[in-house]
Amino acid sequence: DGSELVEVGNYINANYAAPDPEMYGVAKGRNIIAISLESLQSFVINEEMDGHVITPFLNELTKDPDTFYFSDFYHNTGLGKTSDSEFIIENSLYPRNGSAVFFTHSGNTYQSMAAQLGENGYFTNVMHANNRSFWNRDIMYGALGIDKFYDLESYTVGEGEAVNWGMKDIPFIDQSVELMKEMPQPFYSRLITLTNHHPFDLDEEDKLIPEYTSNSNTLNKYFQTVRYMDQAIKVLFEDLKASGLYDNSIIVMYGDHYGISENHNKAMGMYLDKEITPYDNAKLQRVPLYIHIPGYGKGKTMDEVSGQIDLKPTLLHLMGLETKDDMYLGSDIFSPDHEPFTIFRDGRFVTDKNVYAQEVCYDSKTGEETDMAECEPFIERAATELNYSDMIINGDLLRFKEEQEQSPKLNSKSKE
Ligand code: GP9
Ligand code: MN
Repeated sequence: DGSELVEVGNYINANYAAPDPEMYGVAKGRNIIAISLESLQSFVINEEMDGHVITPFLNELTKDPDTFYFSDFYHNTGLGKTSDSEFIIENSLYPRNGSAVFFTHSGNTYQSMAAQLGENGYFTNVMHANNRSFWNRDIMYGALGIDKFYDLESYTVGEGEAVNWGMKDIPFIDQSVELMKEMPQPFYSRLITLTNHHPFDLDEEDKLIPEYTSNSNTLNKYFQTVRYMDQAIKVLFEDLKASGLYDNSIIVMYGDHYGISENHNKAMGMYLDKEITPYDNAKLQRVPLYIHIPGYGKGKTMDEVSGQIDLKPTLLHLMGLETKDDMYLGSDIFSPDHEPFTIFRDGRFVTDKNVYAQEVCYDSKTGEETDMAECEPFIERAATELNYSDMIINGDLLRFKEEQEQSPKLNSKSKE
């Protein structure tokens, strides 16, 4: 039955963060171009490696008046990596622990961002130059209500245009913008980049900065592929401007998950010039988030603690779409009621005051161990929230929600 839905629904209603009226609808009716930045972590942004700027374009964008840059934004992914980030962004739910939800629950009912945009006249699609069944995307995208998947077959991979896992990001971006020109508007396109993926291989001509020098080949090459990705994003902006699509779009870019695992702590410690503690490992789960609204002019860097889980309500509100009656666990980052609190899939979490990792409570600013009492209320909250997310997914609870919507008398919220 739907009794679990009532319990989870009560929690969700109690945590609803109403949109900031100043931000609500500022991008209404525009195309949404969302870019999944493969393996991009925030530690490279506005930094150098041996005197080389790593992300020149993305650095400039952090200072751009049309851009909100989120400097304390975290991924919430688990083993499902890119597919988990997709799941989180579409649903504002946590992925599953120990398995990829794209494989295990592709038959569920969801209330995805794509489906909601679709109901509001958007043509919704994902663009990714890989085989369509990778991560079970072809099946899951159906459940998520995505109208079209531009997979590898939509692209022409010319000589020298593939490296590492497949098509290089720059030709992928070029061809994606060509495809966008033909789409009915408004559209919601989610582009998934690929070049900055382990093992971070590049052709010589795409190496724009040298390698780092440490005991980790992975970290050494990472800086180069990140630099290449930065170039690809620059090309994206140029292409969008040249196509005429730019002014009537909003561009959202986020890192999907970490690229450098804890196995490389020694090399990372050398780069950051410190010994990497569980506190640092948690902080290294920061991924960049950019919300770029051409012509907006009032953008800034936001240091609010937030995560991928918050993206769906944040974007829907920017588009002027209500989320009050939806079931989701994040909250609009621009809302005055947004809590500076984000939960990792493995139970770690970050607040504005603390980082909780390996059962130790740290001061979020200094990284010093601090009184467990500071973390305690959030330990409970984190467990509850992850559990509610699991209940929604494992019990396929949103199918009851859909039944309620079809017979509104059963909807308790309509009695409020
Ligand atoms: C594959 C790409 C990379 O299509 O999304 O997947 P990842 O290994 O990062 O999950
Ligand atoms: Mn990925």
